[in-house]
Amino acid sequence: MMSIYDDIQEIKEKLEKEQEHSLRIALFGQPGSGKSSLINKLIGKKVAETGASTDVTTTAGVYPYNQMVLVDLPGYGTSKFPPNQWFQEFKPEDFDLFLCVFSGKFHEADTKFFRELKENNRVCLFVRNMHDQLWDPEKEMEELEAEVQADVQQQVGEPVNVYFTSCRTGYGFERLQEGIQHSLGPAQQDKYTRSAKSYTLEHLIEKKEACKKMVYRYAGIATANGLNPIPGVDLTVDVSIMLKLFAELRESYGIEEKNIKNMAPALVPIANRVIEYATKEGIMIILKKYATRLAVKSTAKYVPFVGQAIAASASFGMTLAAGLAYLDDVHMLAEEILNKEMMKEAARV
Ligand SMILES: Nc1nc2c(ncn2[C@@H]2O[C@H](COP(=O)(O)OP(=O)(O)O)[C@@H](O)[C@H]2O)c(=O)[nH]1
Ligand SMILES: [Mg+2]
Repeated sequence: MMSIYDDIQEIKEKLEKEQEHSLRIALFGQPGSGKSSLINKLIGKKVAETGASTDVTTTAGVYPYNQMVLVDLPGYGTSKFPPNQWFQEFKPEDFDLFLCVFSGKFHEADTKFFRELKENNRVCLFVRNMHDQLWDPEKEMEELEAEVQADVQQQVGEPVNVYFTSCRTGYGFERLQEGIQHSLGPAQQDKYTRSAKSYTLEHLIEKKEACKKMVYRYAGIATANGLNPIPGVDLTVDVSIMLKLFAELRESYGIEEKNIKNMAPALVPIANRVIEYATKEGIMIILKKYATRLAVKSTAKYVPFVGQAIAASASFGMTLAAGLAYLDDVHMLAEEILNKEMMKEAARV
């Protein structure tokens, strides 16, 4: 029979392995096509400098966020960086997904790059940015989009799906994010959903599901680390693990103290709780609050995440309840923030 200590080792390794392998998405395309702007939109925060001339750089811009790393690849096929040298420096297999970003005409260098990726069996999505500038008084939008699609298809020599976006208006991000999610394996998909900015309430709900799995694992480790060598004698948990979990939950939802200061009156107590429980002292309070909920009603659901022994332990019930309560709070604040953003957007259009 597996002992609780085998379970501890197993979930620790699982979590460490998962954290080691962040989801890696690379963006490439002509300077000025909007790669940096897209990175900021996908993360939901200004991390990359836009409007900066990067056509002479030979190093990648690396933007880690939560469980995801976005990489802004340097210009390919420029005089500074010939193709063969390029592929020695950057290994296609190091990335889970590629985004080929263009605006205006599709570039020949991008076709070459795409072929190179194909040979390495890499998945690449085409993103036609600056959709707001796609306009012709004589033509319908669908016609213009179809022309872009046909042009790319003709150049790369195979059927392609082009995602249209505008970093200026926010157009097309729901579809692009869905496309990214569908191009990833299940574990990587969860990382994307957890890390990427939500532009729809549906995505926010998916985010919650992905975050729940993280809560199970962390609650498992917090329980395991805190267990007394004589199981059952002492019910303690590793508070620093819970602290880390709570921080990751806030980051997943882009919640920071400064963006939850002016919440609607009904949400002020929740915002206060989220801030209060961001400290070790606060976590002790929330754990105490849930200490009475010792028994987890049905443990079967958690076994795949934390193993039989931990799932059945009493302190797991407590840490799990505390983690899920915190997730509920953070989610509610994020929902309100997104609602406000969508209302602002609707008023602007
Ligand atoms: N109108 C419009 N301008 C954009 C859009 N995306 C980016 N830009 C602007 O285009 C310029 C180049 O964008 P940037 O993200 O720096 O491109 P990069 O060189 O590929 O990283 C900047 O001035 C951006 O503000 C868009 O969708 N529409
Ligand atoms: Mg840039």
